[in-house]
Amino acid sequence: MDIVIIGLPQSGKTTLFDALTLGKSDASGASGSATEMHLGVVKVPDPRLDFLADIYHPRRVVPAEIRYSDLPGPESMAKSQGISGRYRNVLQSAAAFLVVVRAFHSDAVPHPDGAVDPARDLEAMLSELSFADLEVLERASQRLADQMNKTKPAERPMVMRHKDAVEKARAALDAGVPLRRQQLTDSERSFLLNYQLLTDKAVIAVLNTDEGADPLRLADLDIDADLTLGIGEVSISARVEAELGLMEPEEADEFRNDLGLGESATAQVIRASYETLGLVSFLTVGDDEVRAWSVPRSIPAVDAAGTIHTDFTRGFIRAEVIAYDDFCACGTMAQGRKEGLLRSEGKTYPVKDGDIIHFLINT
Ligand SMILES: Nc1nc2c(ncn2[C@@H]2O[C@H](COP(=O)(O)OP(=O)(O)OP(=O)(O)O)[C@@H](O)[C@H]2O)c(=O)[nH]1
Ligand SMILES: [Mg+2]
Repeated sequence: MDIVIIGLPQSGKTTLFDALTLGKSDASGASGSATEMHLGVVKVPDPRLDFLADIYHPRRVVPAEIRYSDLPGPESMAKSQGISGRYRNVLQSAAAFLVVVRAFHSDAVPHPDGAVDPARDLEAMLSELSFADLEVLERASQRLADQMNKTKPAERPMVMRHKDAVEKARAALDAGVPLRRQQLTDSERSFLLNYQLLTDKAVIAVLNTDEGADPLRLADLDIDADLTLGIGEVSISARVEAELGLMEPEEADEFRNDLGLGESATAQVIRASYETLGLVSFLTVGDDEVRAWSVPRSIPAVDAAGTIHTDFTRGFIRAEVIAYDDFCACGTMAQGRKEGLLRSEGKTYPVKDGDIIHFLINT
């Protein structure tokens, strides 16, 4: 899963990236350079994997992964430049955006707009995303209108439907509704998928507060409630978290306790990301591998199989499923089967968080 960190210049993006990736990842080229993109891979901590590994002693344990990208400030979102530039493809490939919003005060770091104002900055960032999409949709609409004139009559209805979908989305976006909240038919959605629109992505606001400050909530901000509908949120001090990220885990935990801090930034951001994206993890076990897979909540079993291997979709026979907690209570699959907790499920079974699944595939 790709998550891209965006935010106004000097809001703390790279500091957050460091907090999320240092010491816990194969982060390639942790920060340092202000002009390059940083990419870091973080393994999603999951104690269930550790428990299962103790039972199966697999050759490898594979947690789910999140890839974080940190875009250089001037390129990421500076108002004058818009976001159509060099990193557009990175933005388009994201599953979600972490929008870093400055709420910290520092004489050493002047705010580009003068005063610190998280509501204003968040609104500016959300508008940037909308503007970028509006531009794309306007151009698409124009192009489709031209195409209509050149198209054979038989193919016109298709182009027309495409154009209608684009215009409907554009009008709704113009009225302030991001793609992810628009009521669209499946066919309209499939036309719009081509454009990889930025307001279709999940957004998690990271409110970057002063160290020691009380957590800040979106609800505390003077911002139109409609604008933040469906947006995830995390309140942290990126700087403190980045410093803790450099320590040994035990030492960091001690500091955390002393400072009265809760979960680490990594844990909070991962939780908010899964919640906002509506993701759950199912697990696969065996002598070879114990592994976690992130999928949308309630995805049909056949599609969950497809995330392991595309061939699994075609060859799907059935899924043997036991809930993680049931497995822990039973101790073995055989006991789970005896107690009727290991069930056989069909293609449409909605996958739940913590399901341990064995897919039977016709190869
Ligand atoms: N006091 C304080 N300073 C912070 C915090 N987070 C970041 N800073 C400082 O703010 C400055 C900018 O932080 P960066 O993380 O580089 O911000 P950025 O958004 O990556 O900046 P650009 O990439 O240039 O847009 C640095 O001097 C940081 O030390 C924070 O939580 N508290
Ligand atoms: Mg930066």
